[in-house]
Amino acid sequence: MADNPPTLERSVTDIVPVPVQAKADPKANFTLTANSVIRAEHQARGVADYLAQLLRPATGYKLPVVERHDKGRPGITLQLGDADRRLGEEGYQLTVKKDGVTLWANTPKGLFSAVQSLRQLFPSAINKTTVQKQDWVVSGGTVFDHPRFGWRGAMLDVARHFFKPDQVKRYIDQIAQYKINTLHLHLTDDQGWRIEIKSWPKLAEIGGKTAVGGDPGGYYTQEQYKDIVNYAASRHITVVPEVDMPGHTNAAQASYGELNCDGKPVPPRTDIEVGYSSLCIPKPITYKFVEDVIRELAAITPGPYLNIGGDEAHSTTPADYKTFYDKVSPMLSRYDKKIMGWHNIAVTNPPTSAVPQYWDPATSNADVVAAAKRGNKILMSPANKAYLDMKYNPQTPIGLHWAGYVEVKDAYAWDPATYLQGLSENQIAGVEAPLWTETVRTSADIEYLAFPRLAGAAEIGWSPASTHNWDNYRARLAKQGPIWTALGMNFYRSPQVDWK
Ligand code: IFG
Repeated sequence: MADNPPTLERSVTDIVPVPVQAKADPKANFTLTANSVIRAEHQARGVADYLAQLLRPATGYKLPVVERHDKGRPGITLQLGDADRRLGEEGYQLTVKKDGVTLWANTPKGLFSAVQSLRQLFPSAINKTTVQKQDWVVSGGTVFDHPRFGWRGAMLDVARHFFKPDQVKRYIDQIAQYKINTLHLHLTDDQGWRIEIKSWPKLAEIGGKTAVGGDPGGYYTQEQYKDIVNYAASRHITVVPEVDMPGHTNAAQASYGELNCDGKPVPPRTDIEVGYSSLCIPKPITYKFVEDVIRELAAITPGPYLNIGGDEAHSTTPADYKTFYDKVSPMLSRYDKKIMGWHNIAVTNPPTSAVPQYWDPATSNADVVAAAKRGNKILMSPANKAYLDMKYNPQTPIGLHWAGYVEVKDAYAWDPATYLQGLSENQIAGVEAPLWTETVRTSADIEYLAFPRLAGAAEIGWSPASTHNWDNYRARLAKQGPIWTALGMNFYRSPQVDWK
């Protein structure tokens, strides 16, 4: 082997999100060969199989998953348990040496994080789906890494436009690359109801028919929803389903006349106006509807949270808004779920286990600070930083711009712990990047708006605040481009980045 090893595309110091500690050792590169194995004990088998599925297509290697004690052949070892306590649940240690690679974590989730970092140390061609005749040299070095915030989320609005299960799974695989661990699915809105509720069948049958602009509708049967949830879980991503209320409810109220105060169904809406709808707060049937929906959704959602919306209830009086949540909030604990909602629910004094999601661009909000003082952890999604449906610039063909134009640097150069005055780091649950889909119709549209900015949100959620540095980030981001190209992702080539 030549003394000066080949300069590889990325080293351990190029990983996105940037690790807590990373030390490159160019003399310790590892070469994966047809003879290599993946070594894992029983509980790490799921992650080992996932890793094998990632590496087999482009290499054409068998890469058998063998028991950990099988020391014979070189390869990648997944070591589970008794790792450094500072790594916590999601952290990992990664060591790449000439004679092999070792991933070490306290949990399978931590090993999964390690796999995402390891992928980036391979040549980008590893992401291709057909056999590439080339060497598979992995950059040498060591990584010690663990996340800053526990909640690192992406939201996909499947209500304005419907996305088939396979499209959602594609997005799940894309966000998993950056250690995102939560997928918030915005399942219902004025223009569409996307989840089968067996006790109220017309919600999906009628409410699922429409979409913005008269585009094709659709909905997930409960089986399809469970399949998406299981797929996300296999990528160590927890699904949080949202049923937006008491506003953003036109699709439900077009499906059932009894949900309207006058008993008549409202006309379906496919425009993109917001704030005109409200459930009928005084009617008892409203609360039977809400409880039936919560009950059925809780039964098919293993994750701890259900999102009960709360945003833009401009057609619900403040008094009615409070009445609504006084009745609805207690329902969730009856079904062993915790509340997630838009930060507007802060005024309803939700249980301290509730997570209000801050979405306003303003840098102060007394209701949210008051909720944090009561013990609520705040999820940060300020629209002028984290909304992936904001145009990059006036020429961006899709997206909105009510919160301003959000270029790649705008989406990176902020800190969830200091954005809102009066909040401290331990009052922040984490960060989430919502993608609203009024103007988003295809997977290519999703990818164009989500990448690169989602990688920035992921780094903000994972990496130490001390590492935040635009010049360093933009150089690492440039090296992610060839990975996205190999994956066939339609990412936006921002002029702010010198793409490789
Ligand atoms: N605000 C609405 C969304 C969507 C969004 C588009 C929230 C919480 C504007 N509510 O953001 O339904 O229309 O950017």
